Amino acid sequence: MAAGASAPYGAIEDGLIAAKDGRIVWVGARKDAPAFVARETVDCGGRWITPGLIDCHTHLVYGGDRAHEFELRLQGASYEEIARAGGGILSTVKATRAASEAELFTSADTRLAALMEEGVTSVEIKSGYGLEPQAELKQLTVARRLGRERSVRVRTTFLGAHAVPPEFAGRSGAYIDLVAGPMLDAVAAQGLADAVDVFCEGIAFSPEETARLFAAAKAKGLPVKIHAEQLSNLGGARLAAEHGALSADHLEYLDEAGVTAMAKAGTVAVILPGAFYFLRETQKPPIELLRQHGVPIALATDANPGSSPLTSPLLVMNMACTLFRLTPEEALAGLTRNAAKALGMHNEIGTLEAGKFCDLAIWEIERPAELAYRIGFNPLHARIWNGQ
Ligand code: DI6
Ligand code: FE
Repeated sequence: MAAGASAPYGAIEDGLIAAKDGRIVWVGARKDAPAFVARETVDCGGRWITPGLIDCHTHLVYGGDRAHEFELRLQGASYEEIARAGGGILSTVKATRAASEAELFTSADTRLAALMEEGVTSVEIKSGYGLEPQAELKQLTVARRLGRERSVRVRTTFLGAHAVPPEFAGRSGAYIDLVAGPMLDAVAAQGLADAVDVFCEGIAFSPEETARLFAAAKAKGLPVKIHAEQLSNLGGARLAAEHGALSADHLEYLDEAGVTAMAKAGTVAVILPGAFYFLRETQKPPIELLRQHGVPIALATDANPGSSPLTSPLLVMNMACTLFRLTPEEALAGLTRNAAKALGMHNEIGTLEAGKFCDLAIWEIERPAELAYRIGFNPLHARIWNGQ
């Protein structure tokens, strides 16, 4: 399948992809192909080829796990209650601060491998479980190392404003000063982040604090993203759009003003069905409004220990269709074309077009809807990254 074509999924029958030095140089129907002198030809045996999947929102690097909180929740405690009692994100912060770089690398590597086994060729990884300068830098350093040592593109996002750390309890404004000041300075000086993110929510940071951080990010030339409207509507998505955000993520409580602002700014809506499912939320993101206003919809795992311990992009596609009524075609675009936009990488990845990286997933399927249709089944035949 390729971008721009008019068939469903942009599908090309009996297609041919030519690549050189890791980039696609030609895509189309084999009958239209110019004569190539190929060093190597791979016959995919009639299988489907899609762009490699892109997981544009993950928290893959962290210490410990939260299986015990899962048990507490099954005994009646809510996610917000656990967070307010010092559990939740803060229990992962403790474990992440205590972990060595090597330990963080090993546990994240296992989760990354699970994503790659289902065709992921690019992944975004956020910090946000350190919440102090050294520990945030440690998370980002590990994320960058994953990108150097594994055959996957890694984009890193500084999420120092994920939660208020215990040292700043009740003083979120003072903590934002640290995040937007010395912490961001260090992250930018070491070139460890491609974007800046914030959790704008009653249990985290206010719109005013968010705006302060965005201004600091802009001064560093870093694009911004937001976790917004997940548990309530604080108008975070609209605020982010007004700051030219690449994406606003979660969005269950998003209203039409937010949708309009996103459409105007070209901000991508990143929908995270794993967190919706795992927290047993009932408020669904306004998919129909997003469609009506032409806001691109991306999907991601949100892989994290607290609200979405999920490392299956294929299950994300299925959940987006069953829970939110996306079509399988929208779901695939959500993990390819629109995910690339959410990372600001739409000129490099996300569709099969000449000039982009040759990142492919080759599937043992009869039709592309199977990717979203099956549950717990992985039809990946092969994964090509950077032309290899
Ligand atoms: N929203 C979420 O769903 C995750 N972070 C966020 O801002 C939850 C992170 C956690 O519970 O550890
Ligand atoms: Fe998240």
